[in-house]
Parts: sequence; C-alpha cells; structure tokens
Amino acid sequence: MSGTSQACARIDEAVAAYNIDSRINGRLLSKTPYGNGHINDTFLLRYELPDQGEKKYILQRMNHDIFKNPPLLMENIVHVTDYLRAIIRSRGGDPERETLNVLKTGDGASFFQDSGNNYWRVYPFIERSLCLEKAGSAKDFYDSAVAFGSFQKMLSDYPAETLHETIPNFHNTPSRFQDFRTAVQNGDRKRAALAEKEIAFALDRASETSVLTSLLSIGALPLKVTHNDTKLNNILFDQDTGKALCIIDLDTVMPGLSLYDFGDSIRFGASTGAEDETDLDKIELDLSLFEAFTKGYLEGCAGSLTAKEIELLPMGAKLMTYECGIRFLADFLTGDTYFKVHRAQHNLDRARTQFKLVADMEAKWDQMAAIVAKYK
Ligand code: ADP
Ligand code: GN1
Ligand code: MG
Repeated sequence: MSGTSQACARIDEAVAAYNIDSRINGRLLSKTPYGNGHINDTFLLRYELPDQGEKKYILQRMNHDIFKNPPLLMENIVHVTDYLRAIIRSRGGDPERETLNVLKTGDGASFFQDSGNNYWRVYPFIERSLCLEKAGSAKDFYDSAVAFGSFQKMLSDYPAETLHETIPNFHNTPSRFQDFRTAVQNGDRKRAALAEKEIAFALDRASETSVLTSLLSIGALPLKVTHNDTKLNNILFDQDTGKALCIIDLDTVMPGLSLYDFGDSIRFGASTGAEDETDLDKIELDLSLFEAFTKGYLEGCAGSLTAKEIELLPMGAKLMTYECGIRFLADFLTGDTYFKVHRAQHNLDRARTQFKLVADMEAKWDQMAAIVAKYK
C-alpha cells in the first residue's frame, strides 16, 4: 500500500477523534476525496443535521514527508489565523468565512496523530464558496490579486521571527537549482533522455536563478510574511457576490518575498492553459491577465511595496515559473515522489508548460515592464 492509501485506511480514526457527529448532533453522510491539491490528502466530510440540513468539513492528512514537522506547522496556522481573525473582526468582516478556522479535536488539540503517525486537521467547510482552477474573467483574477496583496498587508506587522520555516529554502531558487542539477545527475536515465530539451532550457538560465536571493541578502529587497503558494485554487470566492473571500492552504505562510506571491499567482493564473496542458500551443502569458493581477496586487499591498519590489515584479513572475518548472522536472527525473501525479509523464508535462511560459515571458518582457510602470 502507498503512504496515501495506508493513511486513508486510518481516516476513520481521525473522524472519530474529531467527534463531530456528537458535537453537532449530526450523522456522517459521506467522506470523499476532494479538491485538486498536489500535496495533502483532502477529504470532504458531509454531516446531516437533525433538521435535515447539512454541515460540511474539510479533513486533511498533512503530507509529513514534505512538511517534516506538522505540529509546528499547525502552530503557525493557528497563530496566523487567530491574528487574521482579529483584524477581520475589527474591520466588521466575517471571521468565520474570511479566514480558515482550525477545528479542535475532542481533546482540544489543533491536529490529530493517528496510530500510523499520520497527522490530520479539520477546517469547517466555507459554505457558498467557489474554488477556481482558471480565472473566469480578468475581474476574478484582479479580485484574487487584491486578496493576496491585502493578505500580505494584513500580516505586515505579524512577528515574522515566531513563524516556523515549514519547508526550508522553499523559494530559494539557487537551492532549487542545485536540487535540480542533482536530479539530472542521479535521476533516471531513460526519463532524462525524454527531457533532454527541457533540461537544456533550465541549465541555460542558471545565471538568473540568484537574482532575487542576492538582492535579499544585501538588503535591497525586504523579507516579509508571505503566503508562498498563491495559486488561484488556494483562494475561495464568494458564490453570492463573486468576490474573493478567503485565502486558504496556509501551510507555507512564512517569511518570503512579495515577489514570490506575485510571481506564483502569475505563473498559474495568467497562463492561457492549465498547468498540465499537453498542447503547448495553448500556453502563453495572457498580458491582460498579467495587467489585471498587477493592478490588483499593488492595490491590495496598498503602498507597502518598495520601488525595487515593483520594478522586479516581472522577474518575480519569471523566476517563480522557472522554479516551479525545475521542481516538476526534478520530480519527474527522480520518480515522481513529491507532486501527486495522475498519469505517466505528468510532471514532465507540467515542466513543459512552465518553460513555455518562461519563454513567452522573455518574449513579452518589455510589455510586462511597461504594464508594471503604468501602475507603479
Ligand atoms: P493542498 O495543500 O493539497 O493544495 P488545500 O489546503 O489547498 O490542499 O485544499 C485542497 C482544496 O480543498 C482547495 O483547493 C479547496 O478546493 C478545498 N478547501 C480547502 N479548505 C477548504 C475550506 N475550509 N472550505 C472549502 N473548501 C476548502
Ligand atoms: C503545490 O499544495 P498545492 O497543490 O497548492 C506546491 C507549490 C507548487 C504547486 C504547483 C507545499 O501546491 O509549491 O507551486 O503545487 N506546494 C508545496 O502547482 O510544495
Ligand atoms: Mg492548495
């Protein structure tokens, strides 16, 4: 059995530890795999209430091969969401819907460790919300940008030194590049032969990998509390108003660069195709989406970005896309142990879309810079 199937066999232990049925006087109707995340195992729990209504929860097995210390990770999430809740409340917002809420186990803990050493957590499901894999319109993407920008702004006074680094060097592109080179050297030869062109593409850009980390190390870019995984599907939209409602997937909230959050959103959401599209003719950078996001992110950050951060937004987009590409490719070369895959060569397909986007950004570099200049 794989790690995931062993864990899923223990899902009942987790469900019992949370004791939700007796707490809400409900009956468990179903527990089904949910969402499109690449890392954790997510399940939707549906409970029937005595009045025939329903209440839903998200149960997640945290991936402890990737997040080595789930208790410290949960400490981050509890503290960050407590902090956000207070701000949301003070602004007259709805803290139950505008941030994640960690449900305590029957014993009052923020996570549950099962007999196979899997770690689980539960969040009440945010009702009447939508999760998008692709922006329906530039307006959706603009809204997501305002939300990610204001998330960062809300956390600007959070004591960053109290956050645990849940994955060391997460967006350290030179360190990711070293891992990639090791994967090329030690990875599967047959797979490397299939990816010859992509490996060359990545190696050709070695000299650019340290642009952001070098500026950070000399103090030319500020370290902030950032989300670090700002894919469009890590935000929930309000079904009723259509507006961005809640930033989710807080596992990687830790000190980082604003450019990481900007760049990762562009890489995923401003592409004309899916992250794993196999027809590369369908993949390019949509400049109108790039513009919508740039405008929204600067508004959300509300004056907190320095001139240098703003000037480097296109570089953030390019480097985050490149970095994700080398991570997918390294995982392909070493046997798909990190990202969930659903078909042969899935990670290679993903790497190809990222590199196609990088090449398109290079071709559209002046246009990207002109858009940024328009909003600075
Ligand atoms: P992963 O780290 O694997 O990406 P996520 O935390 O992003 O996992 O959750 C996977 C999916 O589950 C999300 O994309 C979203 O669709 C859904 N989801 C997660 N938390 C909630 C929540 N509290 N309410 C509603 N949907 C949620
Ligand atoms: C993973 O967890 P998820 O699916 O939102 C990954 C991100 C990648 C992304 C690529 C902890 O995000 O870094 O950019 O896949 N998360 C982790 O789609 O590695
Ligand atoms: Mg996610």
